[in-house]
Amino acid sequence: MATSEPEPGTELKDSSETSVAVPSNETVNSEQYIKHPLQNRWALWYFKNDKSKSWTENLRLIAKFDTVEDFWALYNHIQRPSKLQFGCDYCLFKDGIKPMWEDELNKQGGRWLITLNKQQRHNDLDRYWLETLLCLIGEAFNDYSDDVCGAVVNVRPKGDKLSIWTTNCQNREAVVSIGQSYKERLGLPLKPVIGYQSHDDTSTKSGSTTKNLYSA
Ligand code: MGP
Repeated sequence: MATSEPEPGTELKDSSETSVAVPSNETVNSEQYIKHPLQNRWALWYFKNDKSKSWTENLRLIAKFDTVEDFWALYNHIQRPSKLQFGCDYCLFKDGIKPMWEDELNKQGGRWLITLNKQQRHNDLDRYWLETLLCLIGEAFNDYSDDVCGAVVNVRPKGDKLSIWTTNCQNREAVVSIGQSYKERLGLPLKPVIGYQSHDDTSTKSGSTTKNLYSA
């Protein structure tokens, strides 16, 4: 049934002749237009392995965002990790922190590392990465979210890797709690355990493995 709508912002008379202000559409719907702010502003980086360039030159900033809506717009616009070429990475870091060991806020830090087997590229990689992103932007680590610097996904022929980087590997309580929550959020089984390694050890390693400072 058609009803005649008053113009936004006009006045209506009710039965007792009292004037009732009808708010404009702008006021009524303003909630729809205000984007939902995130606690932090985040930067998404992309790494493409071009052997003619240095590691740092291969790292590109894609975009920054600080609202839920802008996160989804960006996420929906870009390739899922499983569709990237071997050797590529995505990194999501707090604005102001570069996704590299050398950054002041990473220097003393380390990462929780999850290594996937080859089958997991099809079964788990994309949903684990999305869950990792949601953990970060949703500040899922409670009191310890301030310790989080960012997260990385590495797409590699030998098996893909996901990691959450934290700012100081000496902050045992924070690091361990973040690792436990991360595992829970991904729905990983208790075994195998995941390991946390300092960037210092990773960047100076001589063999193929780095010792775990903590496990969860
Ligand atoms: P990688 O991309 O983290 O892992 O590091 P990948 O390709 O699986 O190799 P693996 O050694 O773990 O088996 C590959 C190489 O990229 C490192 O050996 C460094 O040369 C370089 N690299 C990686 N990171 C994260 C950094 C960084 O933060 N700073 C600099 N300068 N180089 C880095």
